[in-house]
Amino acid sequence: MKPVVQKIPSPVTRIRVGCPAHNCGGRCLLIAHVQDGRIIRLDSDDRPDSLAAPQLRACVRGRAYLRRQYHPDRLLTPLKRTGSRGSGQFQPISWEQALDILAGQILRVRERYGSAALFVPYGTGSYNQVNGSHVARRLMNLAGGCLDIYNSYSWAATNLATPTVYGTLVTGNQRQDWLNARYILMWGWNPAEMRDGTNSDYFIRLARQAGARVVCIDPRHSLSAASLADEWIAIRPGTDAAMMSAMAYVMLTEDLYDHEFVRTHCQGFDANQMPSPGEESYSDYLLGVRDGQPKTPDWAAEITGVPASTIARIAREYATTKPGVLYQGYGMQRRAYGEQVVRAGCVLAAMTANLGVPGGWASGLGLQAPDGGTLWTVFPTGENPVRASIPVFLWTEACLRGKSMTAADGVLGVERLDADIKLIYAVASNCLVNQHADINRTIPILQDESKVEFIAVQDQFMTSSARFADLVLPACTQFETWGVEDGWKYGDEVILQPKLVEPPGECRSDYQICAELADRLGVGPAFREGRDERAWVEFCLDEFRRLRFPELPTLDEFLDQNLGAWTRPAEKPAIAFEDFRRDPDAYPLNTPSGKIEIFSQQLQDRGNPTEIPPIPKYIPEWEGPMVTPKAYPLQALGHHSLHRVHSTHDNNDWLEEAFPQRVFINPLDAAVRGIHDGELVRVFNARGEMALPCRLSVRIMPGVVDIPQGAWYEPDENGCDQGGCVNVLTSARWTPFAFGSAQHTFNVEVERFGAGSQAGRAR
Ligand SMILES: Nc1nc2c(c(=O)[nH]1)N[C@H]1C(S)=C(S)[C@@H](COP(=O)(O)OP(=O)(O)OC[C@H]3O[C@@H](n4cnc5c(=O)[nH]c(N)nc54)[C@H](O)[C@@H]3O)O[C@H]1N2
Ligand SMILES: Nc1nc2c(c(=O)[nH]1)N[C@H]1C(S)=C(S)[C@@H](COP(=O)(O)OP(=O)(O)OC[C@H]3O[C@@H](n4cnc5c(=O)[nH]c(N)nc54)[C@H](O)[C@@H]3O)O[C@H]1N2
Ligand code: SF4
Ligand SMILES: [Mo]
Repeated sequence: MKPVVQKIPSPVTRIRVGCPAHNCGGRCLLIAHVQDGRIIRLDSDDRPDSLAAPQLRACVRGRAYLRRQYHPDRLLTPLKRTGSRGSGQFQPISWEQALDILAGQILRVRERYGSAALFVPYGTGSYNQVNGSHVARRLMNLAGGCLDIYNSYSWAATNLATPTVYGTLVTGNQRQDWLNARYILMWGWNPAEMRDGTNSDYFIRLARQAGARVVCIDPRHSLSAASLADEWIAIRPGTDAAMMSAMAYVMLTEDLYDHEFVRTHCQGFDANQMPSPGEESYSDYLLGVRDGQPKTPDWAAEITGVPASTIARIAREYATTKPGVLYQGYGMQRRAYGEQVVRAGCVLAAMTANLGVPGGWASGLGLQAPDGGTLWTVFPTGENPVRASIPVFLWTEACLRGKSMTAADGVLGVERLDADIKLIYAVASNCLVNQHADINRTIPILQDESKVEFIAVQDQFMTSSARFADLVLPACTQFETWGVEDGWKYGDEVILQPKLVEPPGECRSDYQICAELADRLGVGPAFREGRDERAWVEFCLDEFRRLRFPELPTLDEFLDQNLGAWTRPAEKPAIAFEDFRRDPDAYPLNTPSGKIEIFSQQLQDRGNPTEIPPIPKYIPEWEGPMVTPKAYPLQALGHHSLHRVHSTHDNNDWLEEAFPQRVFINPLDAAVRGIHDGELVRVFNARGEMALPCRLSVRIMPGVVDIPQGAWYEPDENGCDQGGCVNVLTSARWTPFAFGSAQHTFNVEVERFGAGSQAGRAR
């Protein structure tokens, strides 16, 4: 008999590792099971759990990560364009050739047009400290500079509007404090689906268990409305500032606001508190003294679709069930007049004196007390010799008419840009096409080689942005290189990402690619400072330790003990504005008046009271059912879904199976269009069109449709998108004050496709 040869399986090593730090809203811990140089399984956090230092439990995307990690479509070699831009025709080239080409183009463009013609766009694919777009920014800065960017696609309006009220972005308590709240308004906030700091949904659940009443205000019956709230209020998109104004009206006329707090801590509430006499106070606005329109619940009901009695009841509940949290999501400020809704929410918190106290919440951006929470980048990006900076969302303007852009376009640092963008080096970004608004406007800009002369995209997949590149560089995933990270927005943790496996093909890490470019640009030693990636991780750990966490373990301790993550427990949650509340004269705010500015002279001085009023107002959006009722009667939005991190994971088959890309439409809207559940529909407006299966659901309010953002743009030969990318429909118009994305403000029509049509997302 032949002897049975039994292969002894190789040992499996279980390594705690941070989930690849995309811009997913969370920062979680995974356990990678590694065998024979391959990750064979991912589990989540197994460490002890407590309220002060909760586990960092992974979401469905982290758990499904291996489908992305070992995807057959990973880019494996550098690629050079052979066909026309956007044709998708490329040929493989060597790294030597690729790096020479890119370095040569950087030098050529700098020589011909100046450093401000070089551009590293917004790109959030890697928030890891040692890899991602900020590493390319370091390269550019050390090698002579590039046009800078400020603000984000995420929360441009709230980023600039919050300080106009409070003089700071640190308006949030540590989240453990939500357990002290008796009332929680989740306003356009969906943490059960869009991660907003790992565990935010968990803390809300605990707060509710502790007795808080939770109300969710959203055009969609979101997963948060379903799983975290006692009540869902459906509101027409873009009208929240009207409901907030009416709530303030109820509080004013029913005497439910905190007179004393408003008198001692605020500016601009009524005629007694105006910095410049004769201006319209907030009370004037609410009572309609100047415009003749009192902001009554009836007035707001007409605009918002929320019954007047509900608006009045929520006003009374929020004003009397104290302390209370009014938490604003970012979706409703990624809209036409996003600044207004942010300021109006802050004013409600101020009128009810719900700040500076346990269980309260000041609204606004809500970075975490006492110090703003996470540190974003501790990896040094260097000083940029170019002083000019543009709002991130206006990069297409800088391609088209950079040299005419001034402060009127949000330009900072210089009076006028001295160059158009001529070279783009996009790292960890799908914002050239997929994630920027109005794709059919962007594409001709990218195709025109007389405008941007050279485009390089560094990614893991052939994204829609990469298709428009002249050079595509294949990057490692986070499991294939070293990294370290702190929280996304909240939390007091540091998460390690040790290298677990070798990259496939010829993939290289962002750091390595940039370092080799630095060699070619003559700044290699300055870029490296003698460190490899592991040594940069040590450097970042030292920075975290120096700046925030003196007790932070060393890299050796992390590795020896397989820690994965380290958390500083929040035993006594910090409360924002505690000192100011106690003594506003001794601890004034960082606003011009030192008070909470319901009226802002800064805004008044912008000289555009219609679009940038000094007190928060409801301003009808530039696109909406009242403006374009006939051709495109449905309001649309594209929420952040469980399927993806923006466009990342769109090609993850497990996630597509769990959350197939569809347009969500109310059965009433479907019925008048003869549309049945599951059938293929055409969604369109003047900017573009797509073919997508539809989902009939009463969980979206009538008059509104939802196309979850981030699906990959896949046009057919007629330009009709088959992938369900919402940005073929969105508008590139920006918000007036912050120059921010208003990508949620757009209208569409939906119709049946011809019977038997084969179009549409096939996955
Ligand atoms: N799963 C997942 N989570 C993520 C991300 C992701 O891609 N996927 N991305 C992360 C990033 S970078 C960011 S910036 C954040 C974004 O976080 P948000 O901007 O807050 O997310 P959205 O899904 O756009 O909007 C949140 C909710 O607001 C609702 N909404 C939209 N318009 C309005 C409106 O006018 N009024 C009201 N009341 N509600 C409205 C939407 O239906 C949605 O339920 O999410 C983070 N978390
Ligand atoms: N219509 C609409 N559009 C939106 C939004 C919306 O709500 N509605 N949301 C906006 C918001 S809030 C944001 S933040 C932006 C996000 O837009 P982006 O910052 O472009 O984010 P992603 O689409 O995830 O693209 C990141 C890319 O990085 C790649 N990547 C991942 N890891 C790495 C890495 O380590 N190295 C490299 N080189 N590449 C890597 C991924 O494959 C992916 O292609 O989208 C915005 N666009
Ligand atoms: S929330 Fe982000 S970090 Fe956490 S598991 Fe999901 S994708 Fe990973
Ligand atoms: Mo974002």
